[in-house]
Amino acid sequence: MASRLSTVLMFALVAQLSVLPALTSSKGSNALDSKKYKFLYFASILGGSHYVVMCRSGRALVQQGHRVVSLVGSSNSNRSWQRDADVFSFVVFNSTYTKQNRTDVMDNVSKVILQGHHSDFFGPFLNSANLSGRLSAMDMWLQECDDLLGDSITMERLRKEKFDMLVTDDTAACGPLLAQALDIPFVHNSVFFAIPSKHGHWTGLPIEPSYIPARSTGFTNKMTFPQRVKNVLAHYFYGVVLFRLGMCNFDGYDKLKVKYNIKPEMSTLESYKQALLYFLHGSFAFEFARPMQPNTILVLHHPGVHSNQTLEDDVAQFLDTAPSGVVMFSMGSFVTMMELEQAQMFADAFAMLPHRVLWQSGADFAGLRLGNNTMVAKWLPLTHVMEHPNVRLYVCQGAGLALNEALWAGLPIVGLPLMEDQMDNLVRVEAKGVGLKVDIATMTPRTLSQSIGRVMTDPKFSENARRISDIMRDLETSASPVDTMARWILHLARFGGDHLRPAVQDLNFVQRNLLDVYLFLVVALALVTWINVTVFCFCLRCMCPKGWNKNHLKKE
Ligand SMILES: *[C@@H]1O[C@H](CO)[C@@H](O)[C@H](O)[C@H]1NC(C)=O
Ligand SMILES: *[C@@H]1O[C@H](CO)[C@@H](O)[C@H](O)[C@H]1NC(C)=O
Ligand SMILES: *[C@@H]1O[C@H](CO)[C@@H](O)[C@H](O)[C@H]1NC(C)=O
Ligand SMILES: *[C@@H]1O[C@H](CO)[C@@H](O)[C@H](O)[C@H]1NC(C)=O
Ligand SMILES: *[C@@H]1O[C@H](CO)[C@@H](O)[C@H](O)[C@H]1NC(C)=O
Ligand SMILES: *[C@@H]1O[C@H](CO)[C@@H](O)[C@H](O)[C@H]1NC(C)=O
Ligand SMILES: CC(=O)N[C@H]1CO[C@H](CO)[C@@H](O)[C@@H]1O
Repeated sequence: MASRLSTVLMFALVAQLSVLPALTSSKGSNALDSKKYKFLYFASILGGSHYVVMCRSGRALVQQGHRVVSLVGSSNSNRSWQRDADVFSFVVFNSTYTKQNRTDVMDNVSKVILQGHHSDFFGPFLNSANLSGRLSAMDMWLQECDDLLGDSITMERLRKEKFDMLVTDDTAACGPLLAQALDIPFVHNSVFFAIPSKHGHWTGLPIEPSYIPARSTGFTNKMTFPQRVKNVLAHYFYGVVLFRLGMCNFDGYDKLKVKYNIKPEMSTLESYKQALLYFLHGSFAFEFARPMQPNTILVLHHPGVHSNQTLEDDVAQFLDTAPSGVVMFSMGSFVTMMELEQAQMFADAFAMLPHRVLWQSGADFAGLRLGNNTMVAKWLPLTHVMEHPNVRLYVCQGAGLALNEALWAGLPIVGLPLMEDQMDNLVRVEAKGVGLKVDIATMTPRTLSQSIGRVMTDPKFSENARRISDIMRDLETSASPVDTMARWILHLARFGGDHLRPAVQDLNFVQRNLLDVYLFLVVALALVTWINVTVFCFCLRCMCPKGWNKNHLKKE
């Protein structure tokens, strides 16, 4: 009995740690288990890694006999989604943008963000100023949302399917609108860990500025008094002012709600908060410890489960025959191009190194002069390369997905933050001693090669990275992140999400921050003080004889 109890306790503990409900353990759930559900997957407006990581869980659901339909736009390259053609059904909506238009937009976004400064404190201001008009990714997402909601044939087809749930990416605000238009619940997937100025609002995560740094401040979880003052100011600045700008400017989406009569009385921000559950990406091996909500689930898309890729012969030989180690360089799938001048700066930095450099880039560099230690590859199975014993460092832009993959492989990092969460990720890289941050706007070939050289030669960095890797692996309680996601999605399909959704989601900014309560208390305190003082003065005047003050003063 005691051992039974301890087993149960252990199980409860494990379930707590993994935050995984025991879905199949209770009697009477067989009927629930055997029911098959229909899911709609939608992350194609963002595309790239956002689409790929989200769709992995769909594969697991299909294997269990459920139906998954993936909604893609005509501007998405076929290559990105047709690799799932064996498991998913697809619905393609007509976009205003052609495939070439989408490529142009991403090329131009790359050009702007590669100039740096977009991960600075005022970066989001610059972002919205520079990335506007026909070449703006945000405008493209909004237009494609308009295209989709206005495409009555596609919408009718989707309604007829009677989906049980929408699984969508949180970066563009189209998901909640689509769910409301189809009148189905939805789950949000994020490729980020909790960004205070975003997920704090969207998921109701508690953000205490005493130890949770606001984005792009450069602060860690341990702040001095002046830093805490700045952090509080930044917290309200981002929470109130900046939250309405950049990717959190929902005005266009609010207009779409009116245009297509999709619950126009509920704002897009309120619609976001209707998500049943949020998948955030990351692990506390690398994040600063902080509280989460019951409906925010950490999923680490670690490469352990999907490295079924083989290396090209020339790449394999380049890696195998590198006695002094290899530096891996990739700026991720969002950076689709780089000006030759900047590429040359990287090439010159790499040429100064005594190590080999493997550079992954989809861009064409006609006329680039490479050092004899450097190899450029159009495409690489990155996670596979990271596991190669001769690869000893990862140089990247610091996006969460790439960083976590590198840390899983135990690689130290040199990061050049470009936007969004990347600055904050690299603050943690430095705080945890697993690498260095380099400013892309001011770097020279010499400063970059010096930073790389330092991280390659000082064993402290790789020791720390190895330790993070070990903790990361040990924290993973399910065999695969894909299964974790699939199980949670099924849990919601069976039971809904009300039991997990914190009531903070129904409070507005003033209520949530108790500003009304504090205002009331201050006014009440002021009133009580005023009444006391008035009564005291009144009594004083009554008790003292008339003219006492004057006579008293005259005597003085
Ligand atoms: C891409 O997919 C669309 C829709 O299925 C199809 O019409 C088109 O011919 C495909 N293009 C290529 C290059 O395969
Ligand atoms: C998309 O556009 C093509 C060509 O304009 C048209 O034939 C097709 O019916 C459209 N599809 C939808 C779903 O509206
Ligand atoms: C797409 O590209 C075509 C051809 O370059 C151009 O005429 C059109 O304006 C572009 N559309 C958008 C939405 O950028
Ligand atoms: C970005 O905006 C800043 C200030 O508005 C401007 O100085 C800079 O030239 C812009 N960069 C690009 C690439 O448009
Ligand atoms: C791994 O790759 C092989 C060959 O490409 C393929 O046959 C197999 O199905 C793949 N396995 C998984 C789990 O994707
Ligand atoms: C590569 O270049 C360096 C200096 O640029 C030179 O010292 C070295 O001999 C070269 N190695 C080969 C194999 O050509
Ligand atoms: C403003 C800007 O950079 N525009 C560029 C967008 O991308 C296309 C194609 O790469 C270029 O031709 C434009 O000059």
